Amino acid sequence: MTNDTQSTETTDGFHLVIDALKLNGINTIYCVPGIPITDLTRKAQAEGMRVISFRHEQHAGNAAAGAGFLTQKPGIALTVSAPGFLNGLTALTNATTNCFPMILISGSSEREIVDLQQGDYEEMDQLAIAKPLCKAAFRVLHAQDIGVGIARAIRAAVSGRPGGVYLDLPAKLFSQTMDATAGKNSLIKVVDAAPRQLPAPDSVQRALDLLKGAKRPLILLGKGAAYAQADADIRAFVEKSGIPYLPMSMAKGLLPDTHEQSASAARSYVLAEADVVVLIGARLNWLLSHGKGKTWGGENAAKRQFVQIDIAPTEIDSNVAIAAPLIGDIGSCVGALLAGMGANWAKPPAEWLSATYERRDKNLVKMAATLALDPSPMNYQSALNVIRNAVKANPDAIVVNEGANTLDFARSIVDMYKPRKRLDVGTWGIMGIGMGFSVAAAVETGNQVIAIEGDSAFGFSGMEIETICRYNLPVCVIVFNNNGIYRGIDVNPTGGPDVAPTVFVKNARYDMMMQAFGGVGVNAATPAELQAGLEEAIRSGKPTLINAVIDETAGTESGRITSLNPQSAAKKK
Ligand code: ADP
Ligand code: TPW
Ligand code: MG
Repeated sequence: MTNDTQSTETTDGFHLVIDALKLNGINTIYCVPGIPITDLTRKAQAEGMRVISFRHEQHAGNAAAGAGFLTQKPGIALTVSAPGFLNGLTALTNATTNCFPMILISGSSEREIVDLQQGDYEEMDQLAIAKPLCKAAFRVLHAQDIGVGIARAIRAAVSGRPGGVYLDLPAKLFSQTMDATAGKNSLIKVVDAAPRQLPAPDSVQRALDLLKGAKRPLILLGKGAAYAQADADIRAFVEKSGIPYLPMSMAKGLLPDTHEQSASAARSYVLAEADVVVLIGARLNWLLSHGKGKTWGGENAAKRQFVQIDIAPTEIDSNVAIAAPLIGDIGSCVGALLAGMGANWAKPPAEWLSATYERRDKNLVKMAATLALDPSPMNYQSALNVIRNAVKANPDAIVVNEGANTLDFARSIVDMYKPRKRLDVGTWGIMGIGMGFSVAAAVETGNQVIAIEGDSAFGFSGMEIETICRYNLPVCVIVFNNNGIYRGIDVNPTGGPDVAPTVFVKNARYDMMMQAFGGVGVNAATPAELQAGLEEAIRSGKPTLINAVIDETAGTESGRITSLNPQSAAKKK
């Protein structure tokens, strides 16, 4: 070729989308094929991309979100128009709520027909619907703009506070052709997609001054801290400061849960008593009782001061006054604090540390006693004790966790030892992330995945065990089968033939579902059977589902968030 801006070859919308993603280091697509994106999935696979095809778009979307959290690159979910798009939207919005970067790409109907409401196949104004439900939304009408569209989507997903981005690609775009060289030149390789954001020196000093005067300081690590991949600096900051810390559920493992400064087992005490709290990538939302009220010590709350590290300036003062905001990326902010602490940083007063750790140790002894019991049928504790030991022996395993009691008990019983090894229901407490997150964790890391699932929670994405078997992923799903939502013992007060709304088919055998797809199914009625099944799953790496039979009377209504139930709130009044 003599002229480098013209060639005799042409390219098309399909290939430009694929090339733009690959140029930006994105090599995996989570999808459900269909009009108008079937050929996009085929061609992406032909061009060497990993194309993971799901049974429902919500789970493809959750996989993309999970991939985003684990890798800091936007996970890609690809769907068909209208219904497929809507099925993916829950995941997109959930990702945005949790600050995970992902891009939902949906094929759509032709603008002319949509805008005149002429009734196209799966007609819907998807861009307008997506806009209020994600961080940013774009549509590309012309092949030569695909490069810009993908670049903008990537930047919007990962820069600043990460989130979900919608990219609308009308059917006609894919078959548009253009000169191959011009097409190549139209693509953008995004430079520094999530630039570091350095905190202002005076805000660093303000935070250090506040910390220096603290008598009962506490560090709270959130999933933003896990996402930031500043693991070494965060650990150094915690250890150098000598301050007790609490991890939010997805920040577990940033430091091993067995760390001597962990205050997890003294949570109520430290939240109520701390005088200065350093929030690192954690919001004072409902999961932290909005930073006020009884959890935070009632009267004490008025005297408490916060340092908050976050990349989003508008997060500050969202619930209570923040005395020392530190705006920037967590790596830069924690690094600046570390540098400012100097060599002779004084550890917190000994009384605070001993009061905290004595309470913690006492609670841990109590928990150990409960874990050692071996009731029949199994309860949450005796089953989770098996998983606790397995994770201890396999600290690289990724735990996925959803349910109510199954979630709450697992969060406190199963210790995590390494960063980003726990994915769960997140900010919304949403059911349905289980199999999507499991697939993403296995695909993105190759590590063993252990999905700890309430029987109800599992049902939301259960069909994806076929996906897990199809791609032969090292996922062991453990269904905590207590015959229902919270418990299996509710009765229909009318005595009519319908069972109560929270009750499922008794003694269901979820393990047999796995066998239907060629996976390994295990029915476990005792801790020993659960242990044997789990150890074999980890040893073989085979797709496995263990039906763990749990005492149907063991759970409590809503797990630990009973207080949010209108009926129990009314009872309290
Ligand atoms: P948790 O549920 O664990 O308490 P949240 O999801 O409420 O955590 O909070 C995460 C916070 O972390 C968000 O406010 C988000 O803006 C922030 N965040 C995410 N990534 C970064 C980063 N790289 N640097 C700074 N803050 C971040
Ligand atoms: C998308 C409401 C919260 S927890 C839960 C539901 C339905 C299931 C609890 O039962 P499970 O656990 O999983 O069997 P266990 O151990 O207590 O028996 N729809 C969505 N999200 C939520 N959170 C709900 C409904 C809910
Ligand atoms: Mg249940």
